Amino acid sequence: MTGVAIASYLSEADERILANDVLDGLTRPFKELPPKHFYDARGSELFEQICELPEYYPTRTEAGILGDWADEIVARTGAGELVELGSGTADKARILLDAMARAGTLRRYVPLDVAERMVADSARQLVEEYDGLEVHGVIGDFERHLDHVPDTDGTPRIVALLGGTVGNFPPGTRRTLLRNMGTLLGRDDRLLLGTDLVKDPAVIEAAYDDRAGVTAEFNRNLLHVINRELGANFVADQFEHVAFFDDKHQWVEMRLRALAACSVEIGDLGMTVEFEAGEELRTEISAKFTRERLEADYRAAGLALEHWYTDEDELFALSLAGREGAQSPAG
Ligand code: AVJ
Repeated sequence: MTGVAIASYLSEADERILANDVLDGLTRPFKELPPKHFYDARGSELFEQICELPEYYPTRTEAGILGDWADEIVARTGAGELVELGSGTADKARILLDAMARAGTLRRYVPLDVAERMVADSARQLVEEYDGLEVHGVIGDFERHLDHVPDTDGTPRIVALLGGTVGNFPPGTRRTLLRNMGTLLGRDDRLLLGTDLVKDPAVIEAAYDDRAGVTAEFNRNLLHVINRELGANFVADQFEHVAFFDDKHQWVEMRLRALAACSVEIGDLGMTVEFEAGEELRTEISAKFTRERLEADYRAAGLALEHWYTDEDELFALSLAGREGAQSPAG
């Protein structure tokens, strides 16, 4: 008897999501695609390389904050279960699972990710590493499959969305996502959210336009995904990587700029998309937060910020939030 259960909720209908996003996003006057399609095998590998870049501070800063505060977070919440949305390789989860193991509360890890292989591999490793741990993997998209997260047995849980991923959603969608995450929380459960913070735009822009060109490759990989999945003929190196901080929206944007006018066939959709020379396609926004702005998002989602953890340079923050009106577990 092993402690691993994995259930997949992805279906053929989900393959149409890319098609719909492409159809919708490339027929607008200002072309745009959602960032979730970056993460095929190659894109996930490039993202892991980004996390190691000298310019890309979020991953290591968040890991440092988690390392410093995981015991405190576990003591405060009494958590014995971790639900992690977009769990990936589960590197950050380990820091929290270690703290739960030290506290003697650890029972279950519930990773939710579209990448079945990553969830299955990490589940197998984790049950070996942690005595008595149960892993219940959910293969799905956290925008649509949160209702497949199992109920707790009453053990307090932490529902985590780390890495600053919440910043990849525009404000309205972000609040809807936070509200939906709130439905997974009972009175004793808490949300743990990683958010990148507003800072010198030059620091942010360097993090999204590294000297080695890994982020540029990651950005262009989206075009390879569309070529492969939808029979399109983008010439990826005819598009240049653009990243800039938009001060008004307080987010960094990534775009792909057509170096020359071109027309792209999207075979599976029977559609041709025209790009003018210099025309830009927006591929990602990554919002940078202040504590005040995040508090407003929480309030709009029926949640309340309870604790704020940051690094000494205030580059990145982790926050604990509960459902509005829930008692603080520490009393
Ligand atoms: C960690 C997924 C939130 O917005 O910083 C990294 C993805 N994009 N470099 C982010 C990303 C460009 C990233 N997330």
